[in-house]
Amino acid sequence: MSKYPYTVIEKKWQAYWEQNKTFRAVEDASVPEDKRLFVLDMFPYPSGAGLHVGHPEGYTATDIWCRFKRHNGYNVLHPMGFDSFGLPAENYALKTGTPPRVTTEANIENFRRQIKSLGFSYDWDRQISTHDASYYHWTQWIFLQLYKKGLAYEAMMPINWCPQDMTGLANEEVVDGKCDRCGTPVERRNLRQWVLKITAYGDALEDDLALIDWPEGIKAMQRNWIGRSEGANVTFAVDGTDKTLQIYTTRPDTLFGVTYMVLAPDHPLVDSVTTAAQRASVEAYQKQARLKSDLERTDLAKEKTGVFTGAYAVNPANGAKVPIWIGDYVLANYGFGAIMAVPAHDERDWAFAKTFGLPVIEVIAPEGKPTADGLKACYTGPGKAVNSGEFSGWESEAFKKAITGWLEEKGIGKKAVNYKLRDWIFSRQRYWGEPIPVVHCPKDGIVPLREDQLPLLLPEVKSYHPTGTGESPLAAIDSWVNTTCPHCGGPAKRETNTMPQWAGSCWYYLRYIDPQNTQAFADPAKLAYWMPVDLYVGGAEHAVLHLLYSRFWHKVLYDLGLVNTEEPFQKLVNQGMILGENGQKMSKSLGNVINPDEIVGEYGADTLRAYEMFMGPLQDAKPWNTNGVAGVNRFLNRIWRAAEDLKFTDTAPTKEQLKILHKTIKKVTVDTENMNFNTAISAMMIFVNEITGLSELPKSVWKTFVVLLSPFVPHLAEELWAMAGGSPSVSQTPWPVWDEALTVDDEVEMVFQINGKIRSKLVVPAGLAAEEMEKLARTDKRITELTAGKEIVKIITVPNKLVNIVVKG
Ligand code: ANZ
Repeated sequence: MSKYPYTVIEKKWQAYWEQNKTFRAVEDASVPEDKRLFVLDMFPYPSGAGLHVGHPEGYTATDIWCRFKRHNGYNVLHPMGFDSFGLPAENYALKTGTPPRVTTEANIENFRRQIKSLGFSYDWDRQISTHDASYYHWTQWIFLQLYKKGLAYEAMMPINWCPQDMTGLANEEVVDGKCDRCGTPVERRNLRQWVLKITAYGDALEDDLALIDWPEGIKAMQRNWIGRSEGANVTFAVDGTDKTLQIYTTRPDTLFGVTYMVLAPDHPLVDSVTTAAQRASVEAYQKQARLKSDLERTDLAKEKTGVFTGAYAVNPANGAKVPIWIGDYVLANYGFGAIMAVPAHDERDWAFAKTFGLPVIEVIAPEGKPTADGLKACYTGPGKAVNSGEFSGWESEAFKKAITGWLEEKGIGKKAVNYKLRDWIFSRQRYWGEPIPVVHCPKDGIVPLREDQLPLLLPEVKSYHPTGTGESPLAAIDSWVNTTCPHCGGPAKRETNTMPQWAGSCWYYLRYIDPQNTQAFADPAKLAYWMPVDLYVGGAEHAVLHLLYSRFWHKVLYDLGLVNTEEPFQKLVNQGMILGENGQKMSKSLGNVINPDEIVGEYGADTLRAYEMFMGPLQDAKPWNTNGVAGVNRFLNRIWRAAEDLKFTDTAPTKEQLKILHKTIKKVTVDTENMNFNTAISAMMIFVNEITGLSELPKSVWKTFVVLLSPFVPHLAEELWAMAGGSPSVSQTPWPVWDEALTVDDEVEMVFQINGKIRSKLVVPAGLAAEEMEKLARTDKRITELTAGKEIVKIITVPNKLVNIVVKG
């Protein structure tokens, strides 16, 4: 079978679009607001491996949608860029000595070539790279705004340290106790850090999820990560001392069931409350606990460990004395790092009490009566209070409020909200990132650079080796480190930590709006024109990293009056993963990786685009299938042959031709709008089947079909359009509108009979099933009247003709 000349066609139209800047986005004030669209792809990290077939999946989807919207009169901003700071380029530099800038820029060139070969309608004049000084100038500038607002601070704190990458990691970058990137188990280290106060935005980040149209799964992940819970802070006295112990609980209704207390091993009170007899075992336990990760410590399946301090606390509700233990299932950095333990109603406490033979007191009973034989298992649900003094008999929820009020009155407790979200560890002890624009001055302390001193350029270094001491390779460049204080002018030292990989992607969508601006990160009028991002498409793996961080930065910018929307991304769609032919995740080691360049070489870009959309619903995971690629390619070849073989006439279309055309317009339009691209392609395949074998076709029908094709296979469509005498570009042709009347099937007049006599008539669509015909007959007004009170013995239906109802009496 001859192949259509895709290589020639694709090069030709890509050159045309580039020369004519067909997809340039301009802030045209005459376009009404609801016709301005900002459609964003998650920009790629330009890795050495080049483009993966997963990239064009999302990129093709947004491209089809953008092209479709342009045909429909929208002004569309659709940009592309590169997330180009990051560890792989630096690790490569360590191995080969090639500077990260060189590697990164070569990779960007390769990515750009690959992406361009697929004919996406990006406005390439807006390309950005996060490692460009003209870009990170503004990343640093935003950091300064965070600093000035008190949202960036320096702290000594125990952090996650990856011994392999020799850098600190954010909590979000630690998965199952391991470095998200290299899989090395993470250690804890006490290091000087830059930290961003994302916790100040915990409520806004949670509440405003209600404002955005995102997949529920991603919203749920963000909610869990923020982990807002409501409960009470309660103060317990330490028996026989003037010391008090604060705890946070989500279940103040279980206060009467407290049988012991647990402090995190390094809780500040441990030292002073521990009795002499217990000191040695307490210290030994503390030492051991420091070696464990949070994950190991809180794992429900692991046996609980702990040691008694020898001290007792007094339950403020009933005066009961309960032992104070230390145990590593209590985390130092959540709530107060101390808990009241209620083994009857908390799984972790139950396990601990069982291990150490501590008492269990039931205080919440599902039926309102204590379980006769004491508890056999922990009960964590709501119920009625029992064994709770004057509160016995109360429902849990009401009891929570009442006891919290009671504690408040006595001044020993209050209502409280807590978050799992921690502040964001923002510094990395590595080279290839944005320098943090502050100096350390012996006189003035931390001093931010003046805005006119930005960008603070990343200097060239001789060695990319992390020092491993917790300092970045920048610390070794004396000429860079030694500087003057922007405040007093005296000698000062530069901050040598760099920003994490996530910094650049926190705000890149804003820079696309005004990428060349040297006075501001973007012109406010342009921001107002395009924001928010109307559609954002990318993988779901960024649920609590990029997608949470960028929401945080955006909210800060909003509060500073620098952006005009509360949320950056109005609608989010997650593309499903493209798996290898064998149904497994594509990976080099499994040898199932498909290289997009090869598909483009063998079948052309249009085939790759249409195939990836035809594989199945965009959001689903789906395995690659080489036969499927060939099938889609045959479809495009058939279109090409039709264009060559058919005689296009200037005659008016027949009714039949109009019907198939209008049905196709309707299906393609509705499905494309809803991003159901696979079924839109099926509809076009049906159209092609219908016209196959014809010797001639009115040109108007053909040209309309070519417009429908154009968002999906734009190169082929441009060529067909030109062949049919259309003037380029087809992408600027208005989208066809269907005539509803032409999309319904033929109609027939149906007669309804009673005992063989015609009693009523109705015009209905042709081809109704017998049951549908029967239903129409039975609900017909005349028929209902005439059959009222009579017994129906039989109903006879003749398709497309009649329904005869046989009645008795
Ligand atoms: C008593 C109690 C009784 C609790 C009960 C639960 C059930 P969430 O919902 O995840 O926010 N807690 C408080 N601080 C802790 C810490 N630093 N480390 C480990 N656990 C801690 O969890 C709140 C609950 O987790 C709190 O409510 C506390 O146990 C525990 F039937 O207090 B609860």
